[in-house]
Amino acid sequence: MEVRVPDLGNFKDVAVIDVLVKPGDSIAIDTPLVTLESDKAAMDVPSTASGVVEKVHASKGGKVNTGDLLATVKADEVQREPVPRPAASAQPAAPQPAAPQPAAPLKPAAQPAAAAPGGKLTPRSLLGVPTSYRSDLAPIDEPGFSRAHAGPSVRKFARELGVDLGRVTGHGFKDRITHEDVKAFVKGALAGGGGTDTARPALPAVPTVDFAQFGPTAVAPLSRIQRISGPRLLGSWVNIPHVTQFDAADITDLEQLRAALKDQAQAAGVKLTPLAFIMRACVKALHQFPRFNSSLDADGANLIVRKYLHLGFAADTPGGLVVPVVRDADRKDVYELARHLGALSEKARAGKLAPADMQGGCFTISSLGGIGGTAFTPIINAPEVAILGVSRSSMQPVYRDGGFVPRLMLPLSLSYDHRVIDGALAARFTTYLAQTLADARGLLEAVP
Ligand code: CAO
Repeated sequence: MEVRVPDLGNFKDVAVIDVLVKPGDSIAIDTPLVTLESDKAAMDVPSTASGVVEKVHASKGGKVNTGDLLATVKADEVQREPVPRPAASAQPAAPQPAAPQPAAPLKPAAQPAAAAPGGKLTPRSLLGVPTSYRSDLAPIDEPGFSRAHAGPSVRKFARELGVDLGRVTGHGFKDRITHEDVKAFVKGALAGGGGTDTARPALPAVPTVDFAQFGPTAVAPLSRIQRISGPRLLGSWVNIPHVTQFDAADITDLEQLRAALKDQAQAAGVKLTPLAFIMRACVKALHQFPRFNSSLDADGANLIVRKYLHLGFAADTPGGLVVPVVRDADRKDVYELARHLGALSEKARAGKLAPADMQGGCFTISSLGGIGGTAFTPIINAPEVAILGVSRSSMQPVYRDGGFVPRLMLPLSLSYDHRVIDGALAARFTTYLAQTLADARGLLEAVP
């Protein structure tokens, strides 16, 4: 089956600016084959056959006229005779369809989403946003724009919106940039806010699937806490370059000491769990490495280094994950830390935490040790710059003094913001932390 250039009206020697298929491609009816551009109009030429492309007769940069052979297709079926349509209805001088009209009208190369009453596309009509959004977009880089894989109507659309196509990821046929991609890019830039440097492509959307087509389903709403924390977790995950440093601390002596002190502490109303000791060790490590107790300022050009130390800890509650904060953790000994931990955990599980109980954290500990697991990669509680994950301790054979000895090892997973903390510093931090945890008596010292 031969697919030919449709009637181009008065247009002669029209430039082929893109060839969109190659031999061996499976195509459907209306799959764009080439993009043509005259000085007045532009259009994608859709296939009139479905099947497999055997040969492409047009070449990028070449010229074509009505009736020229574009492609030979091993066709499944033959459809209607083609009639060209301009790429965008906003182009007044586009070539007009030749009479008679085809039974099924051809689609423009890509259909704009909306048009203002006068037919002129506007950013507001397309995106439902004020035109001032342009300040959120970086200026167009012309070479990048011209190299972008996009048809003329999309190019025109991007120009109208001030979008640099070189920065847009295409999700169309063969990764071509579509109108939807351009719109998503603008929305992403708006969501990012800030100046031109912050403009970035929107994340590709996760596909929406109708699961019911595969089997029975039920809808279970997220908890209120999950609905609040979800966007915050996502914000941290996509905005912060996370790296996780793993290590293990020998807590054999620490656990022996804790076991010896536990009952006495319990009698005084304090549950002396491993987390209280881990908190005390973190306080020491944060004093040693103050960069971990900092946050980037709004411009990302300076660090705000805190002179106070409030420690957050993740608590698993029936309503979802919350992060209560132990205030002035550096002024509390291990018993005081344990007391506050216990009280805040109870409050969290009862759903009685006040907003102030969860504010002002400098560094967070997420302990899954009571549950299980060997390691994980916690998400930083932004705008903090690091979080310590703790997994379940277990007896391990440790090579020491020429032989293996059984030691109780505690897995540590430190996720950190790589913009603020270098890998070497993170490794020093976990090494120091492991040494501090191994020195059980040191953790019991009174706090000045
Ligand atoms: N290894 C082995 N056992 C551990 C341990 C570890 N690392 N950490 C705690 N345990 C033990 C404790 O010793 C305790 O045992 P005993 O009762 O025999 O002494 C048991 O596990 C339960 O401890 P706990 O949970 O009551 O107390 P905690 O201070 O260790 O933890 C809290 C408190 C609030 C952190 C915890 O209950 C919790 O909610 N953890 C989940 C945190 C979470 O969900 N993190 C994920 C966030 S990211 O999605």
